[in-house]
Amino acid sequence: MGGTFLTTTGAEEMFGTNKVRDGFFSWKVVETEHFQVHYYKDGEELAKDLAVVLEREYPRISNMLNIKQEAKSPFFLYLTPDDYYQTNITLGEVEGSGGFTEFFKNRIAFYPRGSAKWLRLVATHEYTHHLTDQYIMGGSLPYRSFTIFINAVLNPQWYTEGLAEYISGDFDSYADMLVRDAAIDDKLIPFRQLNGFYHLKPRQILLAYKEGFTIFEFLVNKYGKQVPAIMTEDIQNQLNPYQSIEKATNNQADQSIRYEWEEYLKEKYNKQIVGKKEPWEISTPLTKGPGWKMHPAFSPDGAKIAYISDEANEQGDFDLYIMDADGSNKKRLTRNRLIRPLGISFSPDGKYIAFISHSKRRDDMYIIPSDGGFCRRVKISLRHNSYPSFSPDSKRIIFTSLVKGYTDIYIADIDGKNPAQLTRTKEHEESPVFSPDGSYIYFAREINEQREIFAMKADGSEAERLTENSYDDFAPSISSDGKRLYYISDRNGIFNIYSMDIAAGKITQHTDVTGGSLQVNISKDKGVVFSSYRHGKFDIYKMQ
Ligand SMILES: [Ca+2]
Ligand SMILES: [Ca+2]
Repeated sequence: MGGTFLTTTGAEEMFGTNKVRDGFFSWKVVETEHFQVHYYKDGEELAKDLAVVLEREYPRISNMLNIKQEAKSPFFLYLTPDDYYQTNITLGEVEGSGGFTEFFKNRIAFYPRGSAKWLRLVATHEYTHHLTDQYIMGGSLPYRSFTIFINAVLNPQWYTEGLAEYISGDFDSYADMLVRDAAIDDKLIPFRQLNGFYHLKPRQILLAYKEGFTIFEFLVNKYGKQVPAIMTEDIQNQLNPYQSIEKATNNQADQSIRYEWEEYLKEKYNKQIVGKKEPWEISTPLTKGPGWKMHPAFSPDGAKIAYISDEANEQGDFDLYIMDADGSNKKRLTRNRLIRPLGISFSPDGKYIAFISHSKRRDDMYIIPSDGGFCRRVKISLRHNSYPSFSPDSKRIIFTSLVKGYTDIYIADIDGKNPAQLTRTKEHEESPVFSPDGSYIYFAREINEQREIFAMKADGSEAERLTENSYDDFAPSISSDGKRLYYISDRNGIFNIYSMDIAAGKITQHTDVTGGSLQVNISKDKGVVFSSYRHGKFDIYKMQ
């Protein structure tokens, strides 16, 4: 979870004016035994869902930390990023963050992204901060003394963020991929550099959070489940976390855990990758150099590949590029468009590419001629859109949109006219694609915090589940004859490319990589392109 730096930002503001204004919204509240979830217009359903999740998680978290909550914890649930960004709950800088716990007011505020998994993880991550802050503060608001304040702010970030990640259980195959790649390359951020994350490059910050998770995982696995609770109780009294570790492990561990933890990760991941291949051993690399290259999409004739890259800044500000299918003749199609890494689509007539651009607190769909030129916005009233994909006749576009806290699949003409909603579920949906004959739509839906591939009729009826397992299955891409569906799955613990014979249901594994393969796209007869993570970056590869 990004943005929990705001724990500190909120605290600093105590020394300035700390006016609380929240006049934008008319807040109501759902109350349960331990929580108050504040919401505004259209947010009641999600607020109730969140309250259920929080009460379900409360005994586990309270038990792990050995902290009983005294007063009801206040959550403020925004419905959209733009509502959240104009929040007056805090005067801190919230732009670009996913949620924050304001230290002195001790309120928790965030917005949903449609995914129930994300909602639970961000809520429990922030709630962990809330609970431990409350503890450090002696259980009452506002702060007791300057010393306590300094302690709370100066706690190392591997501790505060690692604990929140560990308690929420926020470590999926993506996190595993980041840490594994760094561990097998001997490029982990060393323990000493995890005291504060501010000095890290943008691309290292998520890795730092996830390494923080593994520090607690290591401590708990080796020394017992009492470690988080005892450390949290002890760390409030001192500035030396190693002494808290000694106490929590009954003097079994000391400063040397810095090296033991690193060795533990290296051993674990070097064992995991035995027999696996590097992406360049099984396919042809098409990109190199700085930046992440993602979401490759073949032109219909297979001659070109469009993709997004942030090579110009290496900070996640993507632009659209196109190259020949052998990786030559790279051309940049947009400049500073702030393209979201949420899918692109080549129109079946070859003329256009669709993408999502972030501006004015909206995620809008844009269409650009595939040889470059003027970008045209798809004019619809929906503000938070993802995963655009053309219909077979290139006249319509399917996509997902976040509305009232939930995502669903929508369709509209490419000029934005005739919009229609195709799914109405609380579950998160993503990456819809048409079958080549236009009769079906394939997509991924989140169920029990993992994704499954579904098919439905083009009008949204008769949704049918094509995968059924406890692993993450997503990013469908369909062959031009409509018979074979390529997708990504972490069924062996690592994101790899699989395909399914739709009629027979038979599944074939196509890659078995050390890092992780994401975002696969299949051409008519020019093979498969995908984006794969290794050496700290995504590059694009092609496979026959
Ligand atoms: Ca839905
Ligand atoms: Ca699954």
